[in-house]
Amino acid sequence: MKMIHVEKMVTKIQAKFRQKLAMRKLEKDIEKQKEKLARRNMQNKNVSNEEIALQEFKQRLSKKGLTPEAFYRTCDPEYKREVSVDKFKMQIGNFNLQLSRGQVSRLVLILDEDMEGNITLEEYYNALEAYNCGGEKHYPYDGTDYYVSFEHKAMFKLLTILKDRRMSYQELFRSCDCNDDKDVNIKELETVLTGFSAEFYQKDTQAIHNFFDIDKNNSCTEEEFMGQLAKAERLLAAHKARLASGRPGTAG
Ligand SMILES: [Ca+2]
Ligand SMILES: [Ca+2]
Ligand SMILES: [Ca+2]
Repeated sequence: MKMIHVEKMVTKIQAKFRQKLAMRKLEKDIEKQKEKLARRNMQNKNVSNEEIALQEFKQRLSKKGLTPEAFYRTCDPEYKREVSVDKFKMQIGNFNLQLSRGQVSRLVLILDEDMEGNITLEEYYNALEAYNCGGEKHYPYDGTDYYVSFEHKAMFKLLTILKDRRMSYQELFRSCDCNDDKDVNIKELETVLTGFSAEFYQKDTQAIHNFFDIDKNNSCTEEEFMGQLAKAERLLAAHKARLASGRPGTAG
């Protein structure tokens, strides 16, 4: 009689245990489906693969209570402002971020822009800013008091090239707008900018496009284009004046 009672108890416990396991599996599946859905939503919204990869990285880190910037600090405790790709990958493993090998390779491709095998702080911040994946305010790391955002740096680069080539803003807009729909999308911009100079990486194009696209509809009208180029010109003038004042101790 007693034996039967014990057996029943054991069966009950086993059933409960299986239930728990099944629940946990279900929860994991749901989590995976959610991630898949988020990825698909981003793809539908014309979000680039680079942005998706960085967003995923940021999400995994936030689950561990880290911003992307804090993660870099853990890779670079001595503040050398440079982390080898191997160290970066190792740290992703140490934090158990659960990123696939493909995801990690994509991240490295984006972050180590010049493919020299290390990720400088500048490369890292530039990528975070270009794809809107930063988690902290960025401060100057080159000894100056004034931080020029990556978006502004990319615009300054564009203005300088246009000036060198004596190309007007209208000409630039027309050469970008291949399909003549009076709108410039990121692909159109990329084709022209990468044709200009090897200095234009994908990140620059992304940042420039973000700067132009005020209403964030993933496309730039001629009005946005001209207005923002004029704004960039004012910013560049202020930047040059700051540099010329030659007082590194004064904040901008
Ligand atoms: Ca590099
Ligand atoms: Ca177009
Ligand atoms: Ca727009």
